[in-house]
Amino acid sequence: DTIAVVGLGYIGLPTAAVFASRKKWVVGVDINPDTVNLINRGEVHIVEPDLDMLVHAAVTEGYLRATCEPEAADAFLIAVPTPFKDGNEPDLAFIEAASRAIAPRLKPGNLVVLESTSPVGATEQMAAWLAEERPDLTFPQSAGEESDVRIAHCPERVLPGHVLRELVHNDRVIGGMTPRCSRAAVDLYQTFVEGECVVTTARTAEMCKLTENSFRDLNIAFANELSIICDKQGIDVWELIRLANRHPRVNILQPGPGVGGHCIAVDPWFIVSQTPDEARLIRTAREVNDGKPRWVVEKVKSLVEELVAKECKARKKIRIAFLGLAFKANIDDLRESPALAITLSTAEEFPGQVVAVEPHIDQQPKPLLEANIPLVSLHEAMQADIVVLLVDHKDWLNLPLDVGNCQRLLDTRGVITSVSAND
Ligand code: SAJ
Repeated sequence: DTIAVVGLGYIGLPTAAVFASRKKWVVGVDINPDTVNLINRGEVHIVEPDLDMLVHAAVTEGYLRATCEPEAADAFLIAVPTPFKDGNEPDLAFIEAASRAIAPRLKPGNLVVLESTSPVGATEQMAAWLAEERPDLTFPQSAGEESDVRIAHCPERVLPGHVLRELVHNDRVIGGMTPRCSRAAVDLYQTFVEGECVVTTARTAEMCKLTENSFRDLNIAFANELSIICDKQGIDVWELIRLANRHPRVNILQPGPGVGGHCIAVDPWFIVSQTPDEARLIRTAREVNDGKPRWVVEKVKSLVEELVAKECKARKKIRIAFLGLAFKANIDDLRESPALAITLSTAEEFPGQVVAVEPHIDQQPKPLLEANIPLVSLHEAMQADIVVLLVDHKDWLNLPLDVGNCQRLLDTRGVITSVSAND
C-alpha cells in the first residue's frame, strides 16, 4: 500500500515518518521545494524530539520520499494549514489547493482523509472539490456506500513536544462520510495507532477537534481571570488554585501571560465564526486570554512607576528583563507567543531598556533584532530592575532569588513561590 501525505509540516511530516517506520511506502507532498529537498536528504525543518532520527531512518531505508507533485497512491492524507482569515473566518484555500492537486491522481478504491483542523462542513466541501475535478468518479455525497472514493475526517490531536508518543498512543476520532469510509480510515490508522480508533460522522469529528481546544481555552481563561481578580484582592492565585483543586471535583488549570501557539488561540474562533450568537462563552474565553498580555504589560508599567516613586532610578534608566519568549515551556517555538508579544510591546514603551533570556534559541530572532532587544544570560537578566518571568521553562528551576529594595519580580507562571521581597 502507498500513502500520500500532503503537507509536510508539524503534523504531516511526523505522520508520514511514523507510517514509513511501519514499513508503508509513503510519498510526502509539499509545495515548498526546499522542504522537499531537505527531507529527501533525510533532514527535517521542524523541531520535535526524535523526529530527525525517524525521518532519517525512513528516508535511508527507502520507505519515505518527498515530492512537489502528487503521485498515485492508495490513501491520501491532507495535513495542510487552515488559518483564520483576516480575523473573521477560517481559510480553506490550502485544503482546496491540495484537493485539486491530488484529484487527477485519484482512482476507484482510494481513501482521502482530511487531518487539518477544520470548521464543520469542511470535509463535505473537500469532497465537493474532488467531485468537481473528477466527474468520472463517484463520491460519498452522491453515491453513498457505493462510492469509488472514500472520504473521512480524522483530526490530529498531538501535543507539540510529544508528537511521536501521542501520535501512537492517543485515541483517534475517525469521521467517515459513510460507515464504509470510516472503516477504510480505521484500517489505515490501525497501522500505527495503539490507542482506540473511535468512529463517528465527519461533522462530529470536525466539531470534536474544535471542542477539545475550546475546552482547554475556556479553562485557561478561567485561571487567567482568577489571576487578575486575585491580584486586585491581594491573594496569591497559585495558592488559591492549589487549595481549590483539593476539592474532588475541581481541577483548575494554570494562569499565565496569555494563550499562545497556533491551535488553542485559533480553533475556538472557528466555532464562533460559524455560530456567533450561540458561542458566547467560547468567544469571551478567547477575549479573556487575548487580553492577558496587555494586562502583563500594564503591570510592568506600574512596577516602573513604583520604582520611580521610590526614587530608585530615573524612569529611562530602569532595565526590564523577560525570562522566556517561547509560547510554552521547554520548546523553542515563538509562533503566536504571548511572551514575545509582551516583550515587544514593553520595548515599545521603554526603548533600549528591555533584555530577554530564551535558552531554547541560539540566535536573536528578527523581531527582537528590529526592536533592539538583546538576548542575555540568565545571570545578567537577574540584575535588571524588573524581572518578569513569562515561560515556565525547566531552566529557571534554581533561580538566583535575591530581590532587593529596588528590584521587582513579576512571575506570570507561578514558578517562584517563595519570593521574599526585602521591603
Ligand atoms: N497554557 C496556560 N495554562 C495552562 C495550560 C496551557 O496558560 O494551564 C498555555 C500555554 O502556555 C500555551 C497555550 O496555553 O501558551 C497552549 O498550550 P497547550 O500546551 O495547552 O497546547 P498546544 O497548543 O501546544 O496543543 C494543543 C493541544 N490540545 C489540547 O490539549 C486540548 C494538543 O493536543 C492539540 O493537538 C494541539 O493544541 C493542536 O494542534 O490543536
